[in-house]
Amino acid sequence: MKINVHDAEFLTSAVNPQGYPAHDLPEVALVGRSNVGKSSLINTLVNRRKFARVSNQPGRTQTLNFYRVQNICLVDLPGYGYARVSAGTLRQWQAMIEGYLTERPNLVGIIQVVDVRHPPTADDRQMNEWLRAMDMPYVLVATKADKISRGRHLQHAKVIRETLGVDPILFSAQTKQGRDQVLRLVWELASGRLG
Ligand SMILES: Nc1nc2c(ncn2[C@@H]2O[C@H](COP(=O)(O)OP(=O)(O)O)[C@@H](O)[C@H]2O)c(=O)[nH]1
Ligand SMILES: [Mg+2]
Repeated sequence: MKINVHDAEFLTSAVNPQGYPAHDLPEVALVGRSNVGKSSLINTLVNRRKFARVSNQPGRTQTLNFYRVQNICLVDLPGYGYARVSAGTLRQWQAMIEGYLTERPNLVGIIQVVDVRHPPTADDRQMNEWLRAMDMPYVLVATKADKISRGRHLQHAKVIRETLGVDPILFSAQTKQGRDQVLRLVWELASGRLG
């Protein structure tokens, strides 16, 4: 397989199904806590710094953002688990995420992103249980691996595996560790070879 990451473009942002792009491309969506590194992961995959918008302010991505990479569409979903928002905003986000995950025919797989430094949160566990219940093909990526010493990688991966039941791929947007593996898995998800 070979994904030509140079053939990549931002397609559109959406807050509801009317805004989703009308296309036949298979979509692989990124889910994870706000600020965990979803947008940075997309940038790493396509080798660009400012392709997907990265923010220092947690909770800023309030839209679904669609990016085409050759014949695959990556969907950057709004992050969950951001505490400092009103109940109304929280409901709105949940509706946006759930609406997409349950009703989008193009969706073929998920990349669940967690922070390698911390045990998965209740939100991470809930999302993971949902993916399993839906029989949704997914891969688990533990990002920010550059923030812990190499000697602790295995130990942290073990905590994540014990909580979520699968081995995470260790990833870093900084060092690009795991980049090729994640790119290959994106392609496998998109071509229905996983799950
Ligand atoms: N050191 C380090 N920082 C990262 C990594 N991934 C993301 N970040 C930083 O974490 C913050 C949030 O990243 P972002 O991609 O916007 O998270 P998102 O909200 O999940 O899309 C930004 O300041 C990024 O620079 C990583 O692998 N290593
Ligand atoms: Mg983001």
